[in-house]
Amino acid sequence: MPSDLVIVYHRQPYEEKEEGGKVVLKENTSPNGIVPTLKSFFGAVDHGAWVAWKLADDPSNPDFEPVIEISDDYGNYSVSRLPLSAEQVREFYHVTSKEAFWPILHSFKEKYNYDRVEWPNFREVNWAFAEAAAQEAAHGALVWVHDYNLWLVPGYLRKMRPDLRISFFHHTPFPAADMFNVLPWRREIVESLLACDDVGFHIPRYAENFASVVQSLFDVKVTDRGPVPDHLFSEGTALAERRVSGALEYKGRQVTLSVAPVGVDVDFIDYRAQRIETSARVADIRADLGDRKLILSVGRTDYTKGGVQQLASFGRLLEQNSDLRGKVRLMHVSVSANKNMTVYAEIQDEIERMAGQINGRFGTLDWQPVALITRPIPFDELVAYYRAAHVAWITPLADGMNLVCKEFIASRTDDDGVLVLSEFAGAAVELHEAVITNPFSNRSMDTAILHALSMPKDERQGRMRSLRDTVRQYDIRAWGDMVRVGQDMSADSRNVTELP
Ligand code: GDG
Repeated sequence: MPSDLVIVYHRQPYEEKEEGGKVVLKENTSPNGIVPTLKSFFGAVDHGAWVAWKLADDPSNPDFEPVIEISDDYGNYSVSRLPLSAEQVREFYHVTSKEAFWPILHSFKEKYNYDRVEWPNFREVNWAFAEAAAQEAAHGALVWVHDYNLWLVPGYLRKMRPDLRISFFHHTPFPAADMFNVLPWRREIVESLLACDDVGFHIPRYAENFASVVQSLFDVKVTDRGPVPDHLFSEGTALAERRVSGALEYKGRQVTLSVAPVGVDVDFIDYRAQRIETSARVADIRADLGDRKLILSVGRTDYTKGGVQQLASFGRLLEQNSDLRGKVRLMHVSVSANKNMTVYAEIQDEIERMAGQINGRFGTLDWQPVALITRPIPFDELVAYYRAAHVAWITPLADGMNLVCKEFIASRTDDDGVLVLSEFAGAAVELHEAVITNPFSNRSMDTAILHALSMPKDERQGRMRSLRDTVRQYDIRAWGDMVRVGQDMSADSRNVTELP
């Protein structure tokens, strides 16, 4: 059935589990991510479609259903599952996307490796996504493509179906031209993005970087959108931008640039945080801590998330402040999503080595300074830790947005707790009352955590109330509204790409 809205996202919108010998579809175990929000858009159309890949070692298997129909609380939609072999996934996702694109997007030139990239494979997989989207889309439908691993989809789709409206959203940072242009496929990628009606980013800096990359490669006309509104401007921080471009004109077509910082589902987290079971768990964690302060750090294992720099800072903290020994505990949650990649295995080893070293050097019979968690914690348990922590220490070296810090704030129904946040997380332009730190500077890292640990209650509460107002105002629904109209920071109706 033709769909008015087609979402193209590499992950399927549910998880497949085996029950009693049969494969059943289950809601994603992380109910707070963007998947439910994306699905909620299907409520606005008669029929929607979702295109994702599915690992299928034998695509000719007669039991394999390439398209399945779903009717649930979100609406009526089909899911096209592109059967990719393990080899295709490895080349398209782990090699091209993670070894070549990811380091450049996060400005880690030294981690960039394109020797193993099979570019024809990347084109092929993107072509398959575009074909599946073209097949599902009704005349004039909106196709909404997500993230860098699908960069070539808009260009292919525009050729297949000139009638469609195409939007693209980047969940990662978008780097400056000096960095992005390291990619040898830069012209092909950018030309594909210029086939969109709208290209979206979390914050003004990434949109500006994109505009400068485009200008370095093509003859385009750029329209200024004007000054960045106060809620997206944090004076003096690394990612702050004063003005932002609104649109590009290329070969007679207009491409809108949207800025829409993704938020979290505040009502959902609020509900989880206030449950009786959560409160009981928080009391247990606090009782276990006694008079010690809990510093919480959560993130996927990735060199971009700054785990190594953080553990080094914690080691220095204990070395230089003997009064803190026995008085603080760092809970470092570092879960690896790509265990089969050497670069992630190495970083995990390094984190384990450093945590072990700190525990060996400072630990006593009744105090272990670092609790390192490498397996995913159930979300309710995570919320209990968010609530029990004295400080959330979130210091990525580069991060498109960072949802963990927003989840921490949304969990603090007690208006307490301190957020120490890297100025290189997109969230830093919005979360003005966090203690902002520079993870590339030892001094900045060390003083920020000391400041957080000694902050008086009045100040903590004042900052947290303000952070909570921001996170509530710009929650996941607000993001939905912003991207919904392909528009972002103002009520200005220029270049609006309306969703049906
Ligand atoms: C990309 C961009 C951007 C983590 N450990 C556990 C757990 N998590 C959950 C968190 C959070 C999510 O994982 C991580 O989200 P982030 O936003 O921090 O980071 P990425 O995965 O890198 O996401 C990022 C995002 O896209 C959205 O556009 O913000 O910048 O890189 O939701 O809660 N969840 C559970 N247990 C864990 O141990 N249940």
